[in-house]
Amino acid sequence: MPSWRKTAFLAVLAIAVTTLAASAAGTPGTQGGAAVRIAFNSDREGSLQVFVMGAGGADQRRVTSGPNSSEPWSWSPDGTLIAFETSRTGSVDIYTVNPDTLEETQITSEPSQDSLPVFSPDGSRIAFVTDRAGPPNTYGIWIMDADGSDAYDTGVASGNPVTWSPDGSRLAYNPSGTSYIGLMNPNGTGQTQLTPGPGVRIPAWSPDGSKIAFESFRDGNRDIYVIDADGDNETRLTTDPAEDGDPTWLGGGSQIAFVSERDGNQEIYVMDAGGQTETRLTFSAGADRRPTGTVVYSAPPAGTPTAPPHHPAASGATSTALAGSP
Ligand SMILES: [Ca+2]
Ligand SMILES: [Ca+2]
Ligand SMILES: [Ca+2]
Repeated sequence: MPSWRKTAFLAVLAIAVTTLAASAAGTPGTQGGAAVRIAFNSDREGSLQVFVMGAGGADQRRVTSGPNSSEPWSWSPDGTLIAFETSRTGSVDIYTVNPDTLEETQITSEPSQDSLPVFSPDGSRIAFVTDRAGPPNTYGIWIMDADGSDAYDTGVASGNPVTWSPDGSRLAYNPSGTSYIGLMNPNGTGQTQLTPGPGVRIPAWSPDGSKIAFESFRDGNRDIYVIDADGDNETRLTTDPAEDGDPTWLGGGSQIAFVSERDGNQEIYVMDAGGQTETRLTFSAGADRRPTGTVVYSAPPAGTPTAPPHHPAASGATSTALAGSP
C-alpha cells in the first residue's frame, strides 16, 4: 500500500450516504473563456468513485462505477480524459475515462499495484507509482506512454504523488524515506531537494511553472503551502486548525482547489492562489477529496450520462448522481 494511503486523511470509507450533494449555485468558473472542471473522489454513493464538477461546484456527477474504489489523479491536457487508479481488477490498475461519454480504457494490466497516474503536459506519457520492480509493496516512480506501452523505471523510490513541470522537463516528488519534496529529470537523474522537511508531500506544479504547491504538517496541522520552483519564498496559504491538503491548480493558475475537514468531513474548497477567498464546493456527508482541475476548451454536450450505479444503495439511499444537472 503506498505510503500516502497510510498517512492519508482520516479514513471515512464506510460512510453510507443518504443525501444528495447540494450543488453550489452558479455555473462552472471560466478562465480565458474556457470552462474549468474539477475531477474529484467521493464515497457519497458507496465506494470511492470519480466525480466531476464545474469549478463553482455546479453539476456534480459520478463518472465511474464498478467494484472497489476508483480515484482520479490527473486530466489529459486536452481536458478529454481523467486518469484514475482502481482496485476493481483485483490488483490496482490505471484507467482513463472520458467524463462526457463515460468510455473507459484500461492502461495497465500487470499484477503489480499501479497507481497515481499523472499525464505529462503534452499528453504523450503518464508518470505513475508502482511496485512492479518488486518486491511487492515497495514503490517507485515509473513512466510509460499514455497507452501503457514502453514503461520504464526511473529508479527513484516513492509511494507518493508526483507532478510534472509544465515543460515536461522535471518531476516534483516525495522520495521514499523522506518528508520533503525533490525535483528530478524524467529519467531519474538530476535529483535535487526543493523544500525543507518535515511532513511535506503532494506537490502540484503551477501551470506557468513558477511555483509548486504542497501540503505539510510543519506548523502543527496539515496545511497548504506554496514555494517558488527555485526554492524561494515559501508561503503558507491555509491556516485553519483542521486538516487542509491535496492542493491542485485550476485552469490558468489563479486558483487552488484543496480538501479540508474544517466543516466536519472531507470537502473540496477553492481559494485564490494567494490563499484568500476560500469557497466550499462540496456538501456531502461522504468523503470528498483528491481534486484535480483542468480547463475544458469545449463545453460538454448537454444531457451527458451518469455512470450506472454499481453498489446497491444502502436503505433509503439514492443512487442518483445528477445533483444540479439539467
Ligand atoms: Ca495492476
Ligand atoms: Ca490546517
Ligand atoms: Ca464531504
